[in-house]
Amino acid sequence: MTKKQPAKSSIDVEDLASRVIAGERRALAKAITLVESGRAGDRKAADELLTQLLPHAGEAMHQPMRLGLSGAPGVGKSTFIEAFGMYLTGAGYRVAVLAIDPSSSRSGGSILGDKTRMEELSREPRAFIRPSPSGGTLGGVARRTREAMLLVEAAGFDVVIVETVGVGQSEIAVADMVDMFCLLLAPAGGDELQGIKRGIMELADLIIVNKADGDLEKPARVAAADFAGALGLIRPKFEGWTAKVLMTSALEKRGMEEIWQAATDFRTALAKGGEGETLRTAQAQAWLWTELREGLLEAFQSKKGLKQALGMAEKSVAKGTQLPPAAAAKLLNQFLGED
Ligand SMILES: Nc1nc2c(ncn2[C@@H]2O[C@H](COP(=O)(O)OP(=O)(O)OP(=O)(O)O)[C@@H](O)[C@H]2O)c(=O)[nH]1
Ligand SMILES: [Mg+2]
Repeated sequence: MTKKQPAKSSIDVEDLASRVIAGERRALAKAITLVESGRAGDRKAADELLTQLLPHAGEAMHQPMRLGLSGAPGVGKSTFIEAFGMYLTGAGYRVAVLAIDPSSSRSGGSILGDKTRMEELSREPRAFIRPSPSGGTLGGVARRTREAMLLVEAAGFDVVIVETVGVGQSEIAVADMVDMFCLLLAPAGGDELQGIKRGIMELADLIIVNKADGDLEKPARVAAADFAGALGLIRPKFEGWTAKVLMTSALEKRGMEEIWQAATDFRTALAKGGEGETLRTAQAQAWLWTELREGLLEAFQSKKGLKQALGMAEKSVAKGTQLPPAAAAKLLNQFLGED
């Protein structure tokens, strides 16, 4: 009678799924909240929901375009998304904007800031903007965003833009879940190339030099030429596509059509050689491994009694009284119950 049951989610998954498919915004927001929830009962409901929606996401007939957008703070990401998003909705597309931002520095304040930077787009019925899941590791945040991407696709969005601030590993997480990865830059009047890590350049399918207006137009041209030169030295990611450089003024809403043209060209080029399919397959498999890794790590860290042993192992390893491989083996045995 009193057997303990895990806390169950009160959510009617089937109903939620059908409302997401119907494109109901509130249902979509609720579904994303559900996948972002850390509660064990919610996780089960979230998995059920995603499973039900999977056949509706990324259907061949309606293959959504997944775009990644990364750039350092202040280069104009929000302004660009506003301009590009308005261009796309104006052309009849439905656009979803998701974000990956694992830094805790970004509080509610800057989400508010984003809302004002994306004022028009946030009021546009054909657009859906969702800030980054907050808290947790980059891996955790990225996993939730990946799931949110499936949800918005099931809700019928044609273009999904995943934004991240280019400071660290988050670009890789974004590049791992999108078709085309765009790097947004702004001319600084100096040697822009110096500030960009080669590894990040290698990820880029498109480099966008923003703020090409007013006094910055000339430096933007110089920067664009520098980047085009630098790209020439990088081994292409795909056989069918060579990374290119374009210029925009997000503020003046210029260059948006060219960006969309590049995105569709990219897709056509990748589809031709089958590379688009290969990319998505590889991403799905990498996602499986990420889930396994993170899931195992979570199970490990939450296993009863292991926390103390882990703390002790960390100490003894630090002191040099135990070697890391031996300590790890012991912990793993304990985890697997072989002790
Ligand atoms: N001149 C010019 N200014 C721009 C352009 N795009 C953005 N800005 C300005 O650059 C500043 C930063 O723009 P945001 O769109 O907030 O940049 P962001 O990359 O989203 O910044 P974070 O969210 O802080 O990472 C603002 O003052 C914008 O008005 C542009 O095309 N031209
Ligand atoms: Mg911003």
